[in-house]
Amino acid sequence: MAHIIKTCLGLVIPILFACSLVVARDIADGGNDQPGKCNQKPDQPQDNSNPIQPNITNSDQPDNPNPNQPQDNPNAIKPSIANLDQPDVPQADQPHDNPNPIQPNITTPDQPDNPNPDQPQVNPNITIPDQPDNPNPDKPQDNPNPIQPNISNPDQPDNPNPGQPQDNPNPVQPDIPNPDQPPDNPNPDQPNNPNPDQPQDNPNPDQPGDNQKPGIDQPTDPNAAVADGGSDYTAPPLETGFLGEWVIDNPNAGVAAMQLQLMPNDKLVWYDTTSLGPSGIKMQPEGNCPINPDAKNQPDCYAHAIAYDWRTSAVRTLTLQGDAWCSSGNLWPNGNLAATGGTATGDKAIRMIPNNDDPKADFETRLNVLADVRWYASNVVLPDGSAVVLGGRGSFSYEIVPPSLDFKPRRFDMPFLKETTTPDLGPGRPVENNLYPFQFLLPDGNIFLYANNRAICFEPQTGNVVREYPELAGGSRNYPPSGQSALLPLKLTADNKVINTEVVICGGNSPDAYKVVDARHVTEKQFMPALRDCHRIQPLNQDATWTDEEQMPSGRVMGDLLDLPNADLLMLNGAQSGTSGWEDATDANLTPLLYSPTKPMGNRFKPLNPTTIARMYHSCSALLPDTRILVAGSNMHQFYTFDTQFPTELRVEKFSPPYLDPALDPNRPIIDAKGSDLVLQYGKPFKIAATLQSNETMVLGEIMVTMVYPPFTTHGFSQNQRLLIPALTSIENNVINAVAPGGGTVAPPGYYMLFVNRLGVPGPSVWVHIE
Ligand SMILES: [Cu+2]
Repeated sequence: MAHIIKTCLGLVIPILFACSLVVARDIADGGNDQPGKCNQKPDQPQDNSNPIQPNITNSDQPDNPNPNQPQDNPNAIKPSIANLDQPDVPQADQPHDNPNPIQPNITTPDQPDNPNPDQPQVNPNITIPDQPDNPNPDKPQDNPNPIQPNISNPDQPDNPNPGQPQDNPNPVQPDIPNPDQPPDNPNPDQPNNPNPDQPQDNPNPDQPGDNQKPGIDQPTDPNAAVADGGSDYTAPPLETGFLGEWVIDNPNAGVAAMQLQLMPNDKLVWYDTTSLGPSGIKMQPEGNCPINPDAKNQPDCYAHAIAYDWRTSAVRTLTLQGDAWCSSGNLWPNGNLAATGGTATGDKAIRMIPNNDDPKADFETRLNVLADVRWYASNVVLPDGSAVVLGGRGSFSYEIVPPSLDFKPRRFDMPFLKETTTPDLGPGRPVENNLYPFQFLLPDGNIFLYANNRAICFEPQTGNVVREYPELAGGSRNYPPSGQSALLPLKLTADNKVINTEVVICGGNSPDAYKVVDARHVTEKQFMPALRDCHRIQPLNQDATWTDEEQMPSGRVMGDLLDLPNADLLMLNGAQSGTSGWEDATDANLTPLLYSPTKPMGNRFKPLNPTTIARMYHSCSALLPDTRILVAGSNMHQFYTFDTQFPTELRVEKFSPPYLDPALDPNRPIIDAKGSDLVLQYGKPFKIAATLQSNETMVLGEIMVTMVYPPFTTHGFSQNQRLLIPALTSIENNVINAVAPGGGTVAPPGYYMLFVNRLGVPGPSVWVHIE
């Protein structure tokens, strides 16, 4: 708004009228992704009705720096500039304002042909502003070896023999805490133990929480560890002062990552929408311009979905059908991705892309097959591989969708979703506060469901509510004041009991935060500070209650909360003020947080090195098989917009968490896939062969195996994310004997990244399959 007003003031009087129309449109648009917003408002000017607009220049925009390039779209913030050749076709079910999303005026006929057809052709009209150089010029930016962390330690001499493990010149000192990290409570506002009735160090009385606490005498009898699942460390995890490192992995992936899934074929599939107009990349091969029903059935040469090879950073465009805006998804047991719902043409769609290495693999789509509209819904995979697809705007229901494109959905009412909806403030003025609800499959087969400020547990095959939990006071935690939530790592015993089942919820914002910031409700935006509080609950306990977790060092909405291979978690992305929705947040939270849920209270959140790139609304991240984190996306705006404070973000980053400190490399287990069991059977023993880079022998008590289900991440929630810690029975000659999870309620069928850790230091994973 301020930007547009400023622009208006700089223009001559005859254009003021046009500006007023732009402002009116901005107000109408500026909310979150709403169906039929302007189209349903007869008092709003139609976008195509103002032929004056194309002449508006933006004084903030530099002249075309490259006269050889057509300057067709000088102002990406006004993409719905009139096209007199396009008739206005109001579509009541069309979600977005732009009546001409494919924007023929943005194509560039003078553009040279792609000289390298193997390389994707990026949108020439999109220049990525102020591409920062490698933020750390002392560090190499490219990583020629994706297995190895992209970190060089200037204090370390080069290894003269790369085939040999490098002697550790900087031996890790596990008993010496990081001098930068105060051992005392870093947050003086908060008592170390907010609940004196609760034991301070162990938030989970079923779990020996102190075993990982440095400085405590540890049992040395390996059998003691075996009795507890064999995965508890008998020595403190290794500490490091390394606070992580960011590198740019790709300067322009072409499509902003609104929804993102790592697939077992080592491709990340991400997409935004088909009604968003031009992206940053054209469909491959050149000239592939399929008809786009979400763009008035016009040919659309731009891609809205890609497959991204995390090893090579190569981009391949995919065909997205049925508008997937703010949709959900899940993997099938065979690793195929099902992308469910969205809006308009896609609100009941399912699209599947197979988990294979076919270079032409693409989405196969069925429109109108879901039982209800699934816009802002969330999915959770069940023990039989089908998925609960739950909620969405105005859909107070869920349905069970089998891993198939041809099915009859089973629909169930879910009144809880209506009960937790903050009421509309008027027609077209929703608040909601409960979209993208948090769902977790619990080890008893029921589903923990959190929406707004309440939680229940329900039986998925009947819809019966099994348990209601106390209200979580203090804010709203779901979209638009999107907080962060995760199921904490599930630790298994050799007889396959789950030692701990616990959910954490952090951040979010006030129930009023959206009402005071979104253009649907106000003209003067007020960005309320995001919440800093976190809470935990053990949902299987009778009379489960919320316990106060340590407060975060900074507030956060729209962050991701990802499992790390060593059973810590990482919180990243998001904003410190405002909510989800177009233009509704500011004060990007650039600092990732390491969250160590088993550490003593006061030591659980550790701020890491910040990025330089704001990732707020419509951003994503994912744990990679090499233990790094891929970070992509962010688009606060209705369209791809670059001349603004928080531009549409097409750069891809990778973040190396602290465990990738090169000084820890001697402890890094490297799995021998050929000597390992990669197909697991529920409850059966399996073997993992691995070697330490130090050539030391692995021993029980120092090794933890983890299995991470790759989540579908969107809007700050990683659907289906779970980390399992299987029991270890012995380690013989660097072969780990472990027990596979006992069944599908603990480990839904499918592919998992399996990591081996030595004292908190993970090595690259192998994909294992369990069913
Ligand atoms: Cu969205």
